[in-house]
Amino acid sequence: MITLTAVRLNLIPRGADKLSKPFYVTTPIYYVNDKPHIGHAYTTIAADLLARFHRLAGRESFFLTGTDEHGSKVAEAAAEAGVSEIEFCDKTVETFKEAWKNLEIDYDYFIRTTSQRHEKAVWKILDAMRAARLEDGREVVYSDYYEGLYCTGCEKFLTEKELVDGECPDHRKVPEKLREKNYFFRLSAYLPVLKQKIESDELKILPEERKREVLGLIDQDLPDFSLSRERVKWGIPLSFDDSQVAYVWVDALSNYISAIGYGDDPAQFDKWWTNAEVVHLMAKDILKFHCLYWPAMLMAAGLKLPDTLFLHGFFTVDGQKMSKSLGARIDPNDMVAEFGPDGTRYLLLTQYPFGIDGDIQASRFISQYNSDLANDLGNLVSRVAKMVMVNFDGRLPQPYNGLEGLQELMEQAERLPNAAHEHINHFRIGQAIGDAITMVRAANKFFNDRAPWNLAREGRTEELGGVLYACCEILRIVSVVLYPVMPSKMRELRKVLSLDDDTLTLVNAREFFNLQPGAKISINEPIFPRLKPSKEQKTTETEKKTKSADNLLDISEFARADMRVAKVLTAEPVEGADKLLKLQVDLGNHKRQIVAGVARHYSPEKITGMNIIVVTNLKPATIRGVESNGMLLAASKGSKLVLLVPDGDLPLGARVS
Ligand code: ME8
Repeated sequence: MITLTAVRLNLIPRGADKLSKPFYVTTPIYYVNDKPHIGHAYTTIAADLLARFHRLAGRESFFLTGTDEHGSKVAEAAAEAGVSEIEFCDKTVETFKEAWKNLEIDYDYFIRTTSQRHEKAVWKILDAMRAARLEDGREVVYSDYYEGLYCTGCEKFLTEKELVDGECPDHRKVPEKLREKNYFFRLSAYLPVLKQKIESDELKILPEERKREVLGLIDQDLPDFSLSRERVKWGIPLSFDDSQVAYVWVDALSNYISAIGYGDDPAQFDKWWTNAEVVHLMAKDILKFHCLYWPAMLMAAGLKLPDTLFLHGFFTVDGQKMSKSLGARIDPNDMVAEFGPDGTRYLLLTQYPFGIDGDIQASRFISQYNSDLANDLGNLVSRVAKMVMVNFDGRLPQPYNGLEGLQELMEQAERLPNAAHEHINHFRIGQAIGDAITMVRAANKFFNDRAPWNLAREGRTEELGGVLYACCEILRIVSVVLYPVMPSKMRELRKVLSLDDDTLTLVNAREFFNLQPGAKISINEPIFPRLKPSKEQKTTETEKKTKSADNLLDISEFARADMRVAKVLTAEPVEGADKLLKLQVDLGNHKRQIVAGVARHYSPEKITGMNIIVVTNLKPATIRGVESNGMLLAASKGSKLVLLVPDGDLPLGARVS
């Protein structure tokens, strides 16, 4: 008995006390002067998934998102559009709401920083910080002058170190030198205690790499920061000095508490802040503000700190940064048009593990959708449901225990919900999804191995029924685990199994043999119709958009160029053309003639004998009456030109890629 209790105690997962608290998850509030792209969508889908998953597990959850509507950038954008700031915000907020609706994002509250509710909370936290005193009696908030290099694009002062060629690296603009009166927050006084809280994980920063980054920042002795701005007009005026507006980050960060009643609803605030597990999601671009400024502000105001700050991966698209002014971007609405809300949610969440940066290539989406969703999951649903319809009149047959491989499959299925829950508690979103897809693949393998079509032909009805029952059970369990990822499609799947939302709980998913034999099983359309593979439909809509913006090649286009190592055997000038040389080159298995415009940079003597790189699959051309079969690779700038050469010995004809 004693041993059992001890074992049981050991089984209680670390942090279990947290799990019994309500769960509060937030996304950053997005700038209204941008349109939603897949980076914003990623955070928002992830937050939606976490809230839904915790709800499945029976936990009360609150999911907040919203928009950041103040600051000079918004004012500039409104002026450009010829409307007032608030008109501009009212309009662009809708693009976010619309995108979230299209993605079936089920937030509990949408906070706008231009709302009165928010303004009230900002005044309250500023007052609380102003009233705060350090142990030595100094004020936390003080007035001083600030001079610095301000990038209106970033809405922040930049340090010299952050500039590239004197410009903001993100906006490619020279920042302005500004000096103004500000109220300052004595961040320096909070750094030692923050360091201790972060090191001890009392304030958890995940992943580990980001925690180290924050600790590294603390060691650099960050300066105090301004709480207010004089120059910015579009903001929340300070209640104690109307020459100033609240600094946009102080304004923005406060959304996390204004939305749950800090300024106007103490009971709600206690429930979702003081007594909840609080998780902020974001990417590393806003690490300093969230991991240092925000907790310091909260400490000064006498408020609890968030429990976890999770900084998920930062994406590039086809190798380029996504931003309003530069680079490629993928519009989540385009993805929804192509893959549906569920397909889009699935694809975005599975590109990279949750905390890892990566490059997104739209060209990969179709094949992944087809492989994971159409082939593995969709196909399992269709083939199982159809066999029940054909062989059992659309009624779920009885389970049958003696099937080879069934025991292992059942054990895997019974482990899945708890394992997924554990992954989600640790933000391992990709693993939770990956486990469910692995389960689907195992069920497909079981189905194939048991060859139910043979069982049907041979009249082995009990065994046939057992295979189909087991697969339906697995689909039921998967429909729960993947529901937070693909809510509509998993509801569709549950409809095939005649299940309603009453049994859509993690507890329910934990037991095998839950489906009642005799239940109606029916399917009309595949739940994930196969999409045309990219080979046939060479560019997808999503790809086209990314490309037209920047004229990007995809890898397959680039790979069509056949480039080879070649040796120049002879070279001679082309009559009447002082730029051209006629070359005979050896490509290992054959020789050919190329006319190249390199005569001003390479003499015939110099180029003869060189190993060079030749594009071999160009259409032949006639240049100044001389036939040319290929092109040399060279790099040039201004009047300089150099040939690209292989760095090391390679056989002639070696492929360059
Ligand atoms: O920073 N990859 O708003 P924002 C992954 N208003 N996630 C990305 C991303 C990318 N390339 N780009 C953006 C702001 N995101 C402030 C926040 S909060 C108090 C104020 C996501 O519109 C990611 O969550 O620039 C990132 O942190 C956020 O959008 C930045 O959104």
